[in-house]
Amino acid sequence: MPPDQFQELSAELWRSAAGVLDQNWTGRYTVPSRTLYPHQWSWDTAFAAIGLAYVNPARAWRGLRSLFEAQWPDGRVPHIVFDPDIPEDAYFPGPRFWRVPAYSGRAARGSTGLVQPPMHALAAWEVYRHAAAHGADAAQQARTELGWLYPRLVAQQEFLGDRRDAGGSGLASIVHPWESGLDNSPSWDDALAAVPADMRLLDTYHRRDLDVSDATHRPTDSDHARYLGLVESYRDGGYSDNDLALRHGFVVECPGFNTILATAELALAQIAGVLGDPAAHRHRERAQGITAAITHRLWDPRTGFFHARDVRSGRLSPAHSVSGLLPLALPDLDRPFVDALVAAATSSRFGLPAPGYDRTGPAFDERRYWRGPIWINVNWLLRRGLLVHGRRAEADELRRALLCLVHSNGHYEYFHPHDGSGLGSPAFSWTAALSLDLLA
Ligand code: 9YW
Repeated sequence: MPPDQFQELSAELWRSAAGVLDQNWTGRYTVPSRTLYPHQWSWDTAFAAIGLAYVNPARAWRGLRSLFEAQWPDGRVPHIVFDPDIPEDAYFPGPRFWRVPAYSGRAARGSTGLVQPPMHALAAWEVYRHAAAHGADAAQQARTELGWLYPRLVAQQEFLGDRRDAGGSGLASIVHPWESGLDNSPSWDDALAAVPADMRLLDTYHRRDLDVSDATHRPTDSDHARYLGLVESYRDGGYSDNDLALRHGFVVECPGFNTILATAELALAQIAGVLGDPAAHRHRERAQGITAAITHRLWDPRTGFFHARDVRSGRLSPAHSVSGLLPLALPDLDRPFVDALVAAATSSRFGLPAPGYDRTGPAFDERRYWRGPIWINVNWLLRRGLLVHGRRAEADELRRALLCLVHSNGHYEYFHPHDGSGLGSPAFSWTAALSLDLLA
């Protein structure tokens, strides 16, 4: 594309992306999408903040604050914070299913008890970094907000690094596919096969996503039955993380989740530096420890790729999913791993922008959510990884491809891996927010 055409594209995209973020702002937080997700989601809030850093940093901070006001006393940050003004049946499964106990003065219907990848430290650092461009007041606010968030971000890391180290390996385990953010990725198929699918659970609830989205694009009913069964098991155990590997049906170490955990430690090291907290070196050490554990536990030398590990069976998932490419974002990753990941990302399995799962894999399904479509957030992380390891040409090419994809098709939730058409929800917040960052 000639440069002047690219400039025109950029200006249009900037306007439409800022418009989507405006439209999805509720006054306290940004919804992922008006049609599908009417509450506050955890990692979506972080991605939204990364875009709001350019157009409205006060909203970025407000969103992060709203989320962390719902943090549990044990440090976990819930994957959804329910809006008390939205009716129970607007989202499935709603607050009544989760039965989260009242804590810290919040109403009992406040949140879920699961988590999502801890993207928030990196987001807070990005908003802080860009604050001065908005003037002295914005810079002052950024310093204050960073000070408020820092201990809460540290508590989140401690929860994940300690309470969730179910395998005793130095990695955090997820206890539900929803915690990965990559809900129905084939990475979970083997571990989920051992979880009973009690279809009766579906009879009592209505799948709202199927009212507004095509069933062939979404997780299946048996996926959902297993998802609900896992929530029930975790909930009925009081959301306790004791002896997880012995008593819970799904305990998995995910390469993407743990990459983000390590990236958060590096962002916390930067934040600690700004705040004059002497813990910066401890955060860097933790990031190194997580990186070492990822390479030790999740690398399969036979496939030359990172895979999710089922802590209960000890087995690595055979799936090549985009989460196995994400360790590229780790700055301490040794060169041979970096080379292997760049080769995989640009091979026929993936190709940039990378789909959520191996194009040549047996479970590839071009329209079904995390089993084939292209998602902007994971590709944004991949681009960061390429930059971190000095792969400028590939990073620039990926940036252009992502921007063209969104400009031609709209700010969709995900995109068809062959023709790029938009799938899922239109006017999706993280697609818009990360487009702003890619444009900046
Ligand atoms: C759900 C909100 C969420 C994302 C997840 C994505 C999807 C479905 O939507 O989850 O109902 O929570 O998989 O990553 O946070 O955008």
